Amino acid sequence: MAKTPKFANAKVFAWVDKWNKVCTPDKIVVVTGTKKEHLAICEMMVKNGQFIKLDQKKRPECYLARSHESDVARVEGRTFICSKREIDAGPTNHWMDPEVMKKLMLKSYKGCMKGRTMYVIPFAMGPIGNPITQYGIEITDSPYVVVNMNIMTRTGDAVMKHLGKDGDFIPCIHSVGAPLKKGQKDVAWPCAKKIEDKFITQFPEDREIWSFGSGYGGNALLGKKCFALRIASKLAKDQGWMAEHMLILTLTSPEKKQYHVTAAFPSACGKTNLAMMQPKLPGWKLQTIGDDIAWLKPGEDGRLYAINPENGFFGVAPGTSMDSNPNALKSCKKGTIFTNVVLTPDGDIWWEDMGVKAPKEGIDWKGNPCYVCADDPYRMGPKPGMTKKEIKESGYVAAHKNSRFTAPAENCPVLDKAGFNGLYNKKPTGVPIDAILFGGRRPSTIPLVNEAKSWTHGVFMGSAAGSEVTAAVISDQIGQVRRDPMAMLPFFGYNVADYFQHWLEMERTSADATKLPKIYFVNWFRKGEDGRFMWPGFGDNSRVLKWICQRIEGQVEANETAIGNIPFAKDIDLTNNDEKAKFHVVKADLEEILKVDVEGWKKEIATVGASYDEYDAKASKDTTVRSKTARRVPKALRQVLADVSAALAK
Ligand code: OXD
Ligand code: MN
Repeated sequence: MAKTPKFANAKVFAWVDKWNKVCTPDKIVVVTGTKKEHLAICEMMVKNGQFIKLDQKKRPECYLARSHESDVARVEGRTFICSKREIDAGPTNHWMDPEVMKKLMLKSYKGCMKGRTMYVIPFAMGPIGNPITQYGIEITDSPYVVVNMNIMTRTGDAVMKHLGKDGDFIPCIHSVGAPLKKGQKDVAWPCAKKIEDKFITQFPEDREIWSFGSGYGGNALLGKKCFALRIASKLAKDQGWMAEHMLILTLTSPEKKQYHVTAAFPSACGKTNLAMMQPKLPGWKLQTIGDDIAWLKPGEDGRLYAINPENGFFGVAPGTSMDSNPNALKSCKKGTIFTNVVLTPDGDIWWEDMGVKAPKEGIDWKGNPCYVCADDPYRMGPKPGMTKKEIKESGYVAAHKNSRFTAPAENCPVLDKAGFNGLYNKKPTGVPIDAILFGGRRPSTIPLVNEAKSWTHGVFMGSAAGSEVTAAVISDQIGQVRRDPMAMLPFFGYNVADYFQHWLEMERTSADATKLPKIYFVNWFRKGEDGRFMWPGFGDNSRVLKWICQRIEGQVEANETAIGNIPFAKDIDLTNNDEKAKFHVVKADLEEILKVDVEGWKKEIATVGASYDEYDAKASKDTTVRSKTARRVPKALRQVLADVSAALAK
């Protein structure tokens, strides 16, 4: 066993000492957060066969990792909220008694770091010193996690210094769950191979995170989903703020007026693309503050102020192209870690729908050779000379569908530096939010944009959000629509009904509820009967954002329908709509996606009602819930459901 190092902060010492005794690593390294240290760890991983160094001229300080085939996405089925009472985890979470879970997991952790180094990562979620920022200590035996955390969060000495002797933090423990025997050679991606040996566990009452068996993304980079969403959502509820699965952007109009917008879309539904979008509308400028998580706190003036707690982008690679998101591609130019993409013979990377011709040959995400397709230079297949049809039918992809880039936010050419640093008018308040967008991939029914009639109606819209399941999660339901309230389904740290109530409370407790953001539901993914997309998305989304800004300013009327306020087609600015361009607005489609599909909506409302009933059914069964209304979907939301339903029946 290694000797526990000294720490000025007694709670840090106790956390490290406890896990040193349980996990028995060979060595302990406290991460200082310097670039030299970061690169030294990357180089050590190259030597150990865990990283491939990319061509340093093309991609300075960039590396490629390939994960084990069992470890490619978040494992929702193995993610637990361990509150003392099951009802506090609520109907959407997997629950286990915290003491039972801790006992069980302690067995797995026993000796799990033998032959490995235990890294201690002090990290900040948010700019160090900002009043909204929170801190964490992640213990891990994965150098991959260390270097990804270095990009995704602010790590090292500065955090430790900020914590001082008695600064508080969220303690996190992570192990890949693959101890090494004496002399045993390590594998490229150590992890627990069996899904049932993986645990991603949150203890919201103890405010601790325990993760075991996976090395991938949200399962292992504990600052992200586990802390910044699951634990933070519980902290936020207790303390009167909000932790949300939302991008944050700054939009500047041609008149130089600034707007700040957040948007909650489920995983792999284009948050990164919207956060970095290049507006098609002349004179409009968009800047990025965050692409995945927002922490919003009510200000004394009644507005909600937001920071991005992260420091980098953990973006989905396939589909990211110079067309879809040039700023994301530029963000990956240096200091980036790629996971599960294709390696090209010249030491660069490639993925499907990158908009770049495939190399003649490459190495796919599983480490096998892959070859350019015979009749499509933008595809690769597992054998030479395969046709596009053959590749499609085989289901083969050369880069995994959930392959990722971990890129430093500072690389982003359109980063709003002040907002990213938590500043507004030079004060560390975060930025005031003007509009909140909800959305998802919905091929039918849901219009291009729909404005809530009130805060409560907006909360209803969020609660009713749904989307096609994407490859960001290991699931047998990929492609099916599932309800994903506020895009938080996998990330609630507590009971979903209480979470809805908390959203409603934000209005009741606001210093001036008229200053709360306006709420919208957007859908860039409507499809025609022939399967084509009816809205181009990407830069054309600026047309929708402009309409939203005009609504905020009271400059434009809306069609006040049963489901909300929808634009008149004439009010969507089509300047610069080049009908010959690859992506452009088709006017007939625009008319169509601004209509209320009454029959579709009746079904939609019925499914939303069914999801509420499902949530409530669990509370009804729980004998610890005494009151008939407690822990149920708030009446105010049931009322909106009834109102919309009645209006549709007219
Ligand atoms: C993510 C996710 O990685 O939502 O951001 O899965
Ligand atoms: Mn996400």
